[in-house]
Amino acid sequence: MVRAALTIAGSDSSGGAGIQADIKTMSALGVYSCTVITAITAQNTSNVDYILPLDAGIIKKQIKSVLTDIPIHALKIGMVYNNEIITAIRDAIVKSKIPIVLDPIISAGTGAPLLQKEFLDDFKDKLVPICDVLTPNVHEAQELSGLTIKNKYDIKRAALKIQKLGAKNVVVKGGHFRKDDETITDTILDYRGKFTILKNNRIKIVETHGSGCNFSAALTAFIALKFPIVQACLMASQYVHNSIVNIVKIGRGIPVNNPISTMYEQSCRYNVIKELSEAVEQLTSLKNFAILIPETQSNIVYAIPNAKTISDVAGVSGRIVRAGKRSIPAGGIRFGASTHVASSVLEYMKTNQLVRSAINIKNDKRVLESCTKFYRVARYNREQEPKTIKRREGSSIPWGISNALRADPDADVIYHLGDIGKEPMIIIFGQTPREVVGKVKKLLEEKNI
Ligand code: PXL
Repeated sequence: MVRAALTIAGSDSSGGAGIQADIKTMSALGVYSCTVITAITAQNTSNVDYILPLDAGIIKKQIKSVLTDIPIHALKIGMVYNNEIITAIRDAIVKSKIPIVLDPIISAGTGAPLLQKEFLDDFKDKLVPICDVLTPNVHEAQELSGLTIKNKYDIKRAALKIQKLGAKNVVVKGGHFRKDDETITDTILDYRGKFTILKNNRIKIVETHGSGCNFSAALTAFIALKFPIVQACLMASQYVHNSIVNIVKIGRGIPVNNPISTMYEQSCRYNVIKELSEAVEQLTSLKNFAILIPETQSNIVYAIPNAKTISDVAGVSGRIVRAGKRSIPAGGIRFGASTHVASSVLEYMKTNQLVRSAINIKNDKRVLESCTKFYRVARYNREQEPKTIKRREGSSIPWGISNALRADPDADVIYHLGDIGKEPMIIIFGQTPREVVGKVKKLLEEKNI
């Protein structure tokens, strides 16, 4: 059964924090996310320009609509802004048995207050005592405890003082503390009074937008998935670490966490391997494919979207080799297995991002004639390659492909006639390996090959 979580938080028009971050993170972790909006912020990566707190009535109504219908396995509270909102949330959830993660959001990363100063005591009195986990960073821990935090002992003292306000478990996040340290230390004080210290490698960036929201949303998702709190904290911390690895500078201001990108890239890699495996099977079962395999053997490759390097392109380890009349993949399919065909695709993708697959086949007169009959064909002449490019390792193919594409940017086939020590070659391109194999199949059906 699908697990569901609820976020009660503010909308961030820049998409990096607040409700938007929560939906992305919970979804990325496989948890269905319901949302109750407390306030609408007009903000970008540099400034919060305006805040519209919503009426207590509509906040209560949203919570009621969700809770009377959907089984919620954990909820988080983010930006609450004023006393009416604090009271409305408390009234609406105080009787529920749902585990509550409270993210004590006091100000935005850009500095603007997201909880009006005069309502800090209401926050402490009304929301902290009903939460299961409170997730302050070091600044918020200072505000909530009234202590100045200078070292790790102060962090523990602050956590104990905050727990006395009524929070069952307290996680003091270490990201804002001692930014020159190589590691980040999170301090968990659990309901039994036991401290657990979590350490993670620090990524050297000055500021991030959204990491606090992503942490509390991930923690809520893991609690909804039934993980115990300390383990959920560890996993949430690892998740945020990954989303900071993939941080994006989307606007002019602070870089924004991008929690979906890791998941998206991984799912692309999975699909690429899957589709390429199917295509290799189809290709090697074609009756005559072996006759198209050149001396240097064939490879068929498939790149992930936005591929940058050869490690983003999958191919057949050891290539597809000729064994008498049969063709056989020498090894398994993996990323980085091809250099020549992969670099042809990487070069093609600079002209057309959608063309992500290719195969190299033998270049003889009849094969080339059939290509010309069915496909758009472009060529390059290796003999015309400038010496400076020839001398640079790995630059001949990009030079050739880009030259050919200048003549026809929609070429299906690019060939060259070889050079001293270089076998003539045909490369067939397509959007998917299935399309590429389809093109090969059509060539083999030609009588004169
Ligand atoms: O990161 C804290 C935060 C929470 N909620 C909203 C925000 C921000 C930060 O900007 O805008 C709506």
